[in-house]
This record gives sequence, C-alpha cells and structure tokens, in this order.
Amino acid sequence: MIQMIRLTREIRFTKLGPTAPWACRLLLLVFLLAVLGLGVHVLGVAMAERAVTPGAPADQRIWQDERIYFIMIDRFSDGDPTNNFNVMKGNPYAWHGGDLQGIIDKLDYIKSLGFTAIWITPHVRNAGIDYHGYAAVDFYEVDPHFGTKETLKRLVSEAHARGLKVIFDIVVNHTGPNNPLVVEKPEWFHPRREISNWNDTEEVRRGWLFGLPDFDQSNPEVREYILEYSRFWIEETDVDGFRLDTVKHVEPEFWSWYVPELQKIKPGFWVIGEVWDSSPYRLAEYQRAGVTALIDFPESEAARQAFARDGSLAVLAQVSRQVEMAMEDPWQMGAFLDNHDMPRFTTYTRDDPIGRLKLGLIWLFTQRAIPIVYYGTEIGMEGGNDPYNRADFPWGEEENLDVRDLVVRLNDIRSRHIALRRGGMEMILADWWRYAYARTLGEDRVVVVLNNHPSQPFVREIELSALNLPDGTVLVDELTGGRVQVQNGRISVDIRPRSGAIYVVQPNRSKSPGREADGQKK
Ligand SMILES: [Ca+2]
Ligand SMILES: [Ca+2]
Repeated sequence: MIQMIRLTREIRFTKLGPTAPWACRLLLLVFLLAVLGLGVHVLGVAMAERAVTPGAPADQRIWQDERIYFIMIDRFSDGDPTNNFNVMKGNPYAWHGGDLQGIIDKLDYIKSLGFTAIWITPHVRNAGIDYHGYAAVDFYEVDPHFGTKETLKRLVSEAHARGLKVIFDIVVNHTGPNNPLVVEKPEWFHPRREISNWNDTEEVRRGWLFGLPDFDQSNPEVREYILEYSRFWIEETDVDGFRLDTVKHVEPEFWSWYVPELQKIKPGFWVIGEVWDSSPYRLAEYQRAGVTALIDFPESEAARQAFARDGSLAVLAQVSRQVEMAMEDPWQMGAFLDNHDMPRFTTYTRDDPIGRLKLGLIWLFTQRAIPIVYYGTEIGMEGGNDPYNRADFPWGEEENLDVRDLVVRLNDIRSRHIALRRGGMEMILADWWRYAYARTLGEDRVVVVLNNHPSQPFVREIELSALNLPDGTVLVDELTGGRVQVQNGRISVDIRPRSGAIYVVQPNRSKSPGREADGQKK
C-alpha cells in the first residue's frame, strides 16, 4: 500500500524542467559537467584523504567497508514450521512462513556470497496480515511468526561469529492502527490527518502516512518511549546498527537527539536512514541533523533508469557529483538496484534483464556508496510492485547462477580494493551510453569503464592524465584479466556492448605490490 502510492511520485533526476527544449537541456548538462569536471581532481584527492578514519587499526572494518544483504524476514527462508500460523504461500499479501531461524540457517550462504552485513525488515510484533513488519503493535516483542527474542539474539551472535554485522529495521514515525497505545495514549500522536500534499514539509512530518497513527516526537514521553525500546533491542541483542524507516516524516530535531543517544548505548552504533527523495540536498539536511548515513535514492534511481531503461549515464554521473557536493560525508550512503518498495530490477527492464543486471551490479560494487543487495537479486529474481517484489526465495530452484557468480567476484574485488570502499570517485568521462571513473586511495587505483550501449562496443582512447601514470604503466581488468598499457597518458579500451571493465593500476616493478593498501581482514 505504502509502496504503491510512493511509486506515483516517480523520481525526476535533473532539475531541468520537462518543458525546456531538448537542445537547451543537453547544452546545460554538458556545461554543468564541464564546470564540475574542473574541480573533480582536486576534490577527489581531498575527499580521499578525508575518507580514511585517522587512527583506525588497519584490520578494523568501518561502515563504508561493508556490503549489505537485505532480507525480508517473512519471504527469505522458513527455518521453523512450528511458527507458521495463518501461512498462505499462494497469497502474496499473506504470511509465507519465513523466520529468524531460516536466516540463521542461511548465514553461511550469505557469507559465501561475500557480504559483510545483513539488514532485516522489522522483527517486532505486527497484527493481521502485516507480514512486512512496518505496522507494529508491540515494539518490545518479536513477532511470533518470526521466532522469539532468544532466536533474534542467536541470529545476531551467529552472524557475529561469522564476521557479519547486523542491522535492524526500526520505525519511529508511526505504529500500526491496532497498537493499544493509540487508545491508551492519544496525546502521544499527532491529530489524525492524512498526508495529502507531499510538498508541504509540515504535513509530511506531522500527518498520518496511509492511515498509520503518527507519533508526536515533540512529546518528551514519546521520545523516551522510542529510546527505551531502541535501548532494549541494542542491549538484549548486541545489534550493530539500525536502518531507520520513514526518516523524512519525522522532525530533524528528533534525529539530532536520538542518534547520539543510541551511540551512548553502544559506541560506534550506526544508522542508515530512508529519505525517499531524488534531491541530494534534501538528504543532506538529515545527515546534517545527525543521521549518520542515508540510502542513496538519488543515485540509485538514476542507475535504475540508466541500466534498466537505457537512461543517460551522464545524468547518473551528474547526480553522483551532486551527492558528493551536497552531503557532509558522501561515503556514508547506501546504494541499491532494487528493494522491497519498487519493482525488481529485472522486471523494471524491457529486454535483456540479466545482461542489464550484470552491468548494473558492476556499477553498484565499484561506486562510492555502500552496496546493498536485496535478497534474490543475486539470482535475478523477478517481481513487479509490492507485494510481487517480495516473492519467496526459491531455495533449490535458483536460476541465473552466473549472476550469483558475478556477485561473489564483485564482493571479492571490493573487499580487496580499499580505493573502491573508501577512495575518491573521479569522473573521467560520461555520455549517454558510457561512463568511466577512477577510484583512488593512496597507491590503490582503479579505473572503471562501463558501456551501456546495447549493440555498439566502446572502442576509444581514454585520457588518464588526472592519475599521472607514467607511460608503460599496466592496468589489468579484474573481470577478464585483459591488460591495457598507458601511452601518452591514455589507455585504449575496447569494451563489449553492455559490459564493463574494472582496471587496476599495476604497481611499478620497482615498488612493492599495490594491494598492501587493503585494510580489510580476510
Ligand atoms: Ca516459519
Ligand atoms: Ca510523522
């Protein structure tokens, strides 16, 4: 329900008006890219330096080193049939039996894909057929369909035993209509008034979202209540972070108070917020307010348009630059190709879904933000709008295993290259079909070249003068092993239609191997 209405607010990626003549828009875009390009190198170097946490031990992962696997509990894996109350697998709107034990059973699978963290949809008790977890009736109880508090604690400890971090999904904006609090504490809620004007910030923050009772966080009792149940789950389970739902529906002042309070409970506690908006500047408002990281809707939506729908990669590059300019910390972002609130990537395409998905994944694992992969995307699962994008994971009947193999390789490549996780992102070229960028940190330097054209190879010399590589320097593509050599500050690339290369600058023979820059424990 929530998702269908959200989808009517389709993202517009540029601020150019739809009525502007096409030629003018193109000229303006070229001009913007040229102007922005001037500052790219200097900015990239500055940001690369800023990206390294001073004093962090080399073997300690920071959050931007993570690669997150996102799970809808009810639809991923059924590990305990004794809790399958009211399960109707044939009904996409009903409970399907997935649970916390099922996730525990599949932690080794997630680990084998190369992910370092999991994010699970809300675990708290819901009512009726709210299998998704976003309409709580009891914030202190694990939903009995999912298991018990003990199962949840075991999930976290089993994940930690495998080096995986765990992120819970927390909703502080609203509760389910059947929560007894709605009757017992009416003063805890904003007056019932549906959000109708989505451009009115006050209404978006204080109105009721699709009939869901809206907490009034300006009431100190409400704040304490929210903090206390947050504290309860952190202290009970030792969870590592929260994904914060519906962040833009709550006053920024609340987040400025709440996030530091969480970090007092567990030092280093991480949050990543959902601000579903195409404007990096609106996202930036919430990062300034204290929400550590944000889901990168602007770039992720631009990537979906480009890779699934033949949209412009120049626009994706432009949005990436806007995010870098707007955000206080543009590394504290999470990018994705699809999620539980929109059609799956493969269904969003018109043709060649798997070829497009593979190129999209190469982008996802080489760009600046933390990659987030929705369960099943690694096997090219299909599905339209909610709830069809939430089908059961087809254990034992997985298809597109070549996509899964690619995800394993990309996770490995990102884990081995600190430049991909923490480095600057410097645009080298971007047009409608092609996008090349350098990711650099210290001696670790990676040049990514993407060719989104469906039929034409990309054969061209690419200027790498910003990297200042001596002639003769060799770059090797991590995906194919193909080698190119720098001549006159350039490399000649030949990229097949709808594919990409991840070129790693090889160290000069006189120097030590280049991967010593890797800060990740293997
Ligand atoms: Ca079950
Ligand atoms: Ca609200």
